[in-house]
Amino acid sequence: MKKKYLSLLSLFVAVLAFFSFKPQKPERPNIVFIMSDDHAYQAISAYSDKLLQTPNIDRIAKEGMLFTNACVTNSICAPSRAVILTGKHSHINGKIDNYFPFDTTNVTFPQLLQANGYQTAMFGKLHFGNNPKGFDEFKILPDQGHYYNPDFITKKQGKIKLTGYVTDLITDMTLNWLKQDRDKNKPFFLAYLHKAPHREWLPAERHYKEFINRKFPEPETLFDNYEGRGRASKEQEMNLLAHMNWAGDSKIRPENMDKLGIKESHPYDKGNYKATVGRMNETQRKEWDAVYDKMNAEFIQNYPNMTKEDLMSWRYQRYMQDYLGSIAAVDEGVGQVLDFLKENGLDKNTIVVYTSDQGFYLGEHGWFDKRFIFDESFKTPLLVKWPGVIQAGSRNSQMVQNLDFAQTFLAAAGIKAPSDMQGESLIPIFKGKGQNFRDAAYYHYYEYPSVHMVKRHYGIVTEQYKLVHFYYDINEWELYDRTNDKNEMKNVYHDPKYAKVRVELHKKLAKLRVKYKDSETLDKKYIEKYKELEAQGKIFK
Ligand code: SGN
Ligand code: CA
Repeated sequence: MKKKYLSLLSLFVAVLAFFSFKPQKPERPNIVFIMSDDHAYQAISAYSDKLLQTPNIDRIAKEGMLFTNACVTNSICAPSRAVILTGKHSHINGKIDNYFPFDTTNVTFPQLLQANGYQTAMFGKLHFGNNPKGFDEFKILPDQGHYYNPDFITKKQGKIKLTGYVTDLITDMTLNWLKQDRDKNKPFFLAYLHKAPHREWLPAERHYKEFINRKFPEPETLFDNYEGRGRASKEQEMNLLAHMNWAGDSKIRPENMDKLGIKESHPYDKGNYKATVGRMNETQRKEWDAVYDKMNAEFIQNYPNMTKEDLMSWRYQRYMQDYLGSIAAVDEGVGQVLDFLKENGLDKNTIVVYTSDQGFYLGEHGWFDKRFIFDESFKTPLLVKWPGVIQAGSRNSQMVQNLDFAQTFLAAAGIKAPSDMQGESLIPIFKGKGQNFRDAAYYHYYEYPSVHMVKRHYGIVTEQYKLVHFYYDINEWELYDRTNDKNEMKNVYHDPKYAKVRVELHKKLAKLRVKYKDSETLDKKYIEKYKELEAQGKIFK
């Protein structure tokens, strides 16, 4: 009798337990999306420590995954951001260059995260011309923003002007939001977006004092003469010696340029210097002048005896001192944010991404800036950590793109992505799967004729080859063998040895254009629209 009673009781307990059991939903991860502007992978020590140590950014790769072949679909600022937010190529989301307006009827992934219970915030550089949709809080730089004493457009206080150094201010805003405004009952998406190291490369006081004395190794191709390539490489305006601003970029005082008889590289050369260095307050300016006047004085002395080669080398060093110097504060800021997450137990369930809106030339081919499909601008840094999902210290060489972020974040949050997004979720790769993730990447650059004069082009990139079509005022095809010509110095399009490869790649490219819904009709439509903007005087040359 007692036995029967006991088994009835245990049955009752089991039934009760069954009905009271709610399957535990895994907690949705927080997402911290860190993006800098124009940060070349060559300037992150997780990729190469020839130029700079970035111990904090490297921590993301140490605790997560380093992507060695991440790339963009269109290597320029605002278009890259539009691709990231919409998960669609430029020709579909409509933001093909820095001038075209962003169509705000596009659905962006932060809007979907917010609608599905995420708290969302953005701090730093967006560069869109409009305020971001889908954010509970934002403080963004108007347009390109300034390094010293920048203005911010804010969601709650309108336009504000702050005193200080832009990278530190953006870091402080980010940390303050995490400390004070985070809703602990919701997962969050936080976009922490740096202006640095965008031109005109003004480091923080604590860094320029040190970096101005450093010397950096020159890239192999600094003195490239563009032989073996087509008109596009020859006719660009990205050369360190010919096109970099003497005052605005190299920080030779305008009056010293006059003294030496140096002409402006660009009509905005001296104007840029006044607009950027000129923003400093008296205290900041005093510190700056003490350091940069010494450099100016040395240059005045040496200039009369410098050859063209000496000048090229000098400009490269000056460029690296300021460019890399401005990354130092970014690395420190990233360290502070990672520390905060750890100290507050947030690191376990937070995806942290570090990337740039595109790559950048650090003197390779004699260049600065980006835009080209060639590796330094096409590839972009990408480091991701997600404890429990991504194995610490892993590396991945798949051709992932900025196109993939939207679907990745939505999938991580358990939200179904709209079917017209064009990327792929990276989660299989995070989990150590995703072999043969993408066998060919599609690329299309539009901003021409404009500053730096990189011609319009589209192309296909596979692990081994790159096939490119330059069009508009030219009709030239180029083909590069990525395995045997790492520096992309020789166009083998007309080489009979590559005839078969060429035919195959043409077919593949045509298929990709169809897959992503790009076409000659669209190319023409965008040229017409661009001409309208040109006629309205809206294009900067
Ligand atoms: C400015 C820069 C260019 C840069 C574009 C686009 N000149 O025009 O060097 O390529 O922005 O940059 S500057 O003298 O005004 O700095 S982007 O990052 O916004 O695409
Ligand atoms: Ca950029």
